[in-house]
Amino acid sequence: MKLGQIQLGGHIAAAIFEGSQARPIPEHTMAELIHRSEIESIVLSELAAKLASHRPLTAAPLIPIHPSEVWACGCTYETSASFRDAEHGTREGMYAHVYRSPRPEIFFKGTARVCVGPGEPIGIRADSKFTAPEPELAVILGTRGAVLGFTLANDVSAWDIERENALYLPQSKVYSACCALGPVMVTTDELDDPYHLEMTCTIARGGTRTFTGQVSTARLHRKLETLVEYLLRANPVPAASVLLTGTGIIVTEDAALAPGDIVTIRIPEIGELSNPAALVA
Ligand code: DO4
Ligand code: MG
Repeated sequence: MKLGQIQLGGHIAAAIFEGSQARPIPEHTMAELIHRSEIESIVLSELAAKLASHRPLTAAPLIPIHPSEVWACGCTYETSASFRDAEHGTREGMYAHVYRSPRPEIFFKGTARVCVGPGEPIGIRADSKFTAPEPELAVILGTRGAVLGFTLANDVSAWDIERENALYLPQSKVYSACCALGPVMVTTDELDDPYHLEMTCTIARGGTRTFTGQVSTARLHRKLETLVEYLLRANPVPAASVLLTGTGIIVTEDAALAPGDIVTIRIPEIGELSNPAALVA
C-alpha cells in the first residue's frame, strides 16, 4: 500500500494513494495513524484501508509524514566512504574504517522542522559554496524500531563545511530544509525486497542536466535491521520517526547546487521526489 498525506479542507490528512488518485483518511495525519495502529494493535495498512474514504480525489502528495525525529546513517555504501576519505584532510581511512566496522555511523538529522515534501524547496546554506543532494532510501519506524515502510529521502548536505573539519558535520547536515521526504510511504508488505531497488538522481538547471547518477540498494553494505538495532541502543526513538540509510550516489563539486536547480530522486517502486533548491538564511 502507498500511504502519505494530502491537503484536505484546510488540514493535512493521511491518504491511500492509488495511481494518480488519493483516498483520504480524515482526521488523521500519518503520525496519528501510526500511533492509532499501535494503540489498537492493527496492522497499519489494515487500519488505513478501514478508515479511508471510498471517494478518491485528485490530490498532490505532501510530505508523507511529519517525523518525530529524523536520523541518518553514513558511509553505508563504499562510494560514500571512499569519496569522503579521498577528499578529507583528516585521519587517513577514517570513513573506510567506519564502513568496515560493526558499528555504523548514525547521526541526528533533525525533526519535522527541517523537513520538506515533494516540490518544496530544499535548502542551500548561505555560508556554503558546495551543497549537494544525498539521495537515500529511508525507513519509517514504529515503536521499538518496527520498520513500517519506505520512502525516498534527500540528505541535503553542505559538503564544504563537512570537508573543512569532520567536527563540523552537524552544521553541514542540520539546518532549515536540509531533508526532503516523499512522495509516499510504501508499506513493508508491498515492498518485500528493499535490497534490489534501482535509484537514480538527476540535477537540472534550466533545460540542462548538470548531474545524473544511479545506484542499486544491492550496494548497501548493512542490513536495515542492523542500522535500526544500533539506532535504538540506549535510545528509544519514538514511533513515526524516519531513518535515512546513507547515500550511494556522490554528487561532485562541479554539480554543486545553485538556487533554482531541480533535484529528482527516483525508485520506481516508490516514485519520484523532486525539489527545487533555494538559499536559506
Ligand atoms: O560521514 C558523513 C556523512 C555520511 C553520509 O551522510 C552518507 O554516507 O550518506
Ligand atoms: Mg547521507
